[in-house]
Amino acid sequence: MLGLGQATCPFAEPAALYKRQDSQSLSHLDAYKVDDSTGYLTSDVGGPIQDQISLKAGVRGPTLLEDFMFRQKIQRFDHERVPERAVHARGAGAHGTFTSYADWSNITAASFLNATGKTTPVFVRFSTVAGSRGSADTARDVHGFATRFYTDEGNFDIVGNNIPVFFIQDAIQFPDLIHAVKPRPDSEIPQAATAHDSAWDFFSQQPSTMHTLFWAMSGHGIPRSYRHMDGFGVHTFRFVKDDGSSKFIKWHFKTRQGKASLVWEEAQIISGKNADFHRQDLWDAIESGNGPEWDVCVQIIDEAKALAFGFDLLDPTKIIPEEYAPLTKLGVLKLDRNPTNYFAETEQAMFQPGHIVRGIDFSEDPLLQGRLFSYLDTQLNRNGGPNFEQLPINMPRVPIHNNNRDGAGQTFIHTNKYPYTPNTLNNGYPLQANQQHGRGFFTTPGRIVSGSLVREVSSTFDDHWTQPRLFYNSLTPVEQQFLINAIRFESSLLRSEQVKKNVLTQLNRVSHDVAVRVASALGLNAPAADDKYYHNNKTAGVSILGSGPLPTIKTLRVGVLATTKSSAALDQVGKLRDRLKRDGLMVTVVAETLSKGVDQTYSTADATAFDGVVVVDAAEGLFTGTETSPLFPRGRPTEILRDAYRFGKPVGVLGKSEKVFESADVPAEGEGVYKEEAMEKFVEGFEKGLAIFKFTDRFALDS
Ligand code: HDE
Repeated sequence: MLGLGQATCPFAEPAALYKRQDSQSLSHLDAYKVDDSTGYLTSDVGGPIQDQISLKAGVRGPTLLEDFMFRQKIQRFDHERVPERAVHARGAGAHGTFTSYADWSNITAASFLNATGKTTPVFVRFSTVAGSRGSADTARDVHGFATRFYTDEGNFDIVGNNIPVFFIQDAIQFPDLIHAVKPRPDSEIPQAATAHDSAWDFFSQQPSTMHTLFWAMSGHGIPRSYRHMDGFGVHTFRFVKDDGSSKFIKWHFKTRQGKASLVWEEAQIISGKNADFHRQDLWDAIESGNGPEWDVCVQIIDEAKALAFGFDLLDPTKIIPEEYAPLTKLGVLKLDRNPTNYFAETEQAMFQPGHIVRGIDFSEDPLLQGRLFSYLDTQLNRNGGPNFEQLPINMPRVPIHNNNRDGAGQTFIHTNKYPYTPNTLNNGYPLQANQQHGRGFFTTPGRIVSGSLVREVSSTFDDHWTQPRLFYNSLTPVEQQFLINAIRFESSLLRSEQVKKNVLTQLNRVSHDVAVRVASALGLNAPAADDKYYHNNKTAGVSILGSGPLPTIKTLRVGVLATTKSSAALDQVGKLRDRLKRDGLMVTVVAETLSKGVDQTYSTADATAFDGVVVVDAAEGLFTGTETSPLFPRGRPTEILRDAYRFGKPVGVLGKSEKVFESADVPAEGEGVYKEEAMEKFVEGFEKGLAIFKFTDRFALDS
């Protein structure tokens, strides 16, 4: 039971809780955990009670106001929800660690980066932006990637996204962007989707959105999992050394699982079949001991080069191509522990870009500057008071000493009778910390800001079309096709002809090819090509399909389509399962009923749940139609195989059966189609296919 004031109170004895070097023991949340495995039920104030039957005037009479057990239970229930996040409401989080690869004090005074092998506990929350808390994980969207480092000099948050740029350049436009993207005010339709008039009206009137929009319409908008996406700090920040010298940096979190995304139809089906797809994936990967990892990297740039690359480093709609500034790997982020309680940890995690530590500083990016106000403000709204930093998930692992006092929900019992500075009566404590004393945070001394007051956008922020084109040029032809298909999908749902035309005008400034191909689907003509906008440059690191096979297939999901008709065949399936599991794959055996060794029935299984599908030849009759069953819809096994193939996944038959492929219209000789009688040989080929992940020759290109 929680007992502030007990010896285990985390802010009284923080060091003791951080002895071992894994996130399990680094958790300062343990002191707050409530163990209900023994004892009697009590009221909120500790008295043992029973709470199953209300107090009534006679067995058939009305409930009495006197019934404090009833009132407390119902009242606590009535107040269970706090307002969901205004954006990024749907998400999932996990605990882990960051381990520094080196002593980076040559570039920053940040203490969590000042020793080789130094480990810092972290909590990460992934999210989508537009959908409400109960929406589906695989909606097409930008994805949040918010990381809290519980450093030994206080909490540091990188509240980033999986897309390295943002829609707007000035925070004052954020409410406009979100009002345009969220569902219509009258009908509250559509949920978690930008496929509606107001979103594209805004996009086409505000061309700074083009770059992020292109990323979101590509595979980056529909990642295979949170684990298969990169993360970015988006804004330019500063690294500051102890001596006050500074450089600009950009944060990049590079997935060690490899980048992978779904195809749109898969994402749509998953939204219905398993709305918790990403949440489940993260949970299962961590439970299986294969938690995800990212290399935490920075691009480091001299501040004098702020305008040297043809765009402004303060403009959050621009990437710094890796060719201009390589990535320096600082350390590794690993997630290895699921939350104990979703509400207490994930829902109550209150990230803020303003949670910053010595050695790191902001830049003058006007979007970042606005966020520094917004996140604190929104937390006050969600919590109804200023003490939300005292919630366990938000508590730093270091003691807190200041003269902030009182407020709703205060949990500290301050003993200092002189809560002001300067004082003599408390011997001047708590002391002021700064660059020279107490390793305090300090603003970069060299930051020079001057200018007359203006409401203007810098002309260095004016170019909105060069970088979306750079992005588009850097994709493979299949990725370009997917992107065009996504824009076709969304823009064909628009009702307003004017908005459609405005969209084509903007697309045409990025690429005449894109405009023409989208226009063809809308039954409209694209504007004439305008060469002044176009170039043929490319950059590395932005393509997903072009980034080669996945570095690991661990935790990918394989569906084994089997039959309960033959026990010998089920034995073979068991061996296949064990073999695949040995390589870290998650195997689901599908058959007619849940007999021993079967995980799922054909009536619930779907191709979208698997990264690859194997049929065992004993199940042939279920595919060719010679055997049917009332236990699942007719043709279901074949449909699973056909869909897996259509969605670009590796598929195979273990044993002899050309007829299985035939039944599903799968060319037996195709790329990513495997058939072997010997298990070892089969597994070898099939696993290579899993690493390739998507066989792109199966997708139609515009001729
Ligand atoms: Fe956010 N954003 N944002 N945002 N954002 C919120 O804060 C906001 C922006 C991001 O898992 C809110 O705690 C403004 C960029 C993430 O808890 C809110 C602007 C980037 C999360 C808010 C931006 C982000 C949020 C809603 C324009 C990537 C979820 C609840 C200036 C670098 C964090 C909350 C979590 C959440 C405001 C733009 C990322 C309303 C005003 C750019 C990952 O305060």
